[in-house]
Amino acid sequence: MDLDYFFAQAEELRRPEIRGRPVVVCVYSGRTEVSGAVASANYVARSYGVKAGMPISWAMKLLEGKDAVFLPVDKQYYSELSERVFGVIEQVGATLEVVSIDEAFLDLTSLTDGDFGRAEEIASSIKRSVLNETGLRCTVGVGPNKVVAKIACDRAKPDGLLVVRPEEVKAFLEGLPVEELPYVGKKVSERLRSMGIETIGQLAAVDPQVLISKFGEALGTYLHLAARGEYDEPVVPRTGRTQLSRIVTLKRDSRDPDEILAQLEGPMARLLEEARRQGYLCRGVGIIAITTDLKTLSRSRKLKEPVVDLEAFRRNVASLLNELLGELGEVRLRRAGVKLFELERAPGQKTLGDFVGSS
Ligand code: DGT
Ligand code: CA
Ligand code: CA
Repeated sequence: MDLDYFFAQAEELRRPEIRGRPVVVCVYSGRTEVSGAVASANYVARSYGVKAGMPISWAMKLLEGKDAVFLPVDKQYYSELSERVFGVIEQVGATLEVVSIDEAFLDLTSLTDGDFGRAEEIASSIKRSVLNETGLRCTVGVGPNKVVAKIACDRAKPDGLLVVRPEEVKAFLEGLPVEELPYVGKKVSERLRSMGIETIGQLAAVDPQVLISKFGEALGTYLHLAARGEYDEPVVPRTGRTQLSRIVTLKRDSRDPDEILAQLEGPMARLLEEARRQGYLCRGVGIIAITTDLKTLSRSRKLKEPVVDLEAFRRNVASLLNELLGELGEVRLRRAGVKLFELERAPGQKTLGDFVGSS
């Protein structure tokens, strides 16, 4: 799963008035007013040639007279959104590996028993829940391993879903340029080209020993297996999380604390259970509120003692909820959620990630 034009889409989400215009999110270096680089551009801006990494001044030239919007990055806001997206995806109940702020792998093997039709249904329900719960569009690729799934995802962008079944892998990869393989950047692809290798199909036909002698054991073996669609690295669960959260859509829009709290009972219990299973002690408790006009608000507090029982969790959530609803006046909530943060590893608890090391 990879979120579409993430930073730019996140800005569109909170400023609906800029939708349809070219949107460019920039990292301003501060040297001059326009120095810096483009971090993300929506598809309208891309249609004029704007790309991530491009100097801002260049993007401004391409978009002159096009009613474009240039905005500075707001990492804090994107991270919060990202956490919510992964929280939604986590509810699928499969192993989740978060790769970057907008990208994750999910191992559906145990949920599907290798049935790709079932995997397709789950993928499409993920797209739907991410959109319903966060307002964001994403693209999902499904394949027999991470390499194939990632390439499928890249090719299905934006707002896509592409399933590559085991028997389709060879035909799917064959004609693609070698650059489509993860880890094949400019340097590697130029060396491959100088060997007369341009497509993944051609790469798959090369003797692995030749690749190893040119690129070394690790990269050579990877190129050989990846090109054949056989590189099968496990999905490694995320570690070092900063918060856990659960959000639900309320049965009806509401501003009644008791009515809302009742619907948070399940999420609170599951969140505590998840924290316990992952070996976390949590000192931070928070609530997330999404209003009927889709504004996201949150309130949180840090406690002296970690939250260990549902009773303490509920008490804190109730008072945060009363506080927030009091401030909101007549505004009703459409969705509500709870979160735990300030996570610490309970003594003596280790996760798989601590042993294998995580990137
Ligand atoms: P996509 O996935 O092709 O629809 O577009 P993005 O914008 O989501 O691109 P992606 O998935 O490569 O990167 C996710 C976010 O990471 C992106 O919204 C902004 C940030 N990012 C990507 N490339 C750069 C870059 O070159 N510089 C900086 N500062 N941030 C970047
Ligand atoms: Ca993306
Ligand atoms: Ca990405």
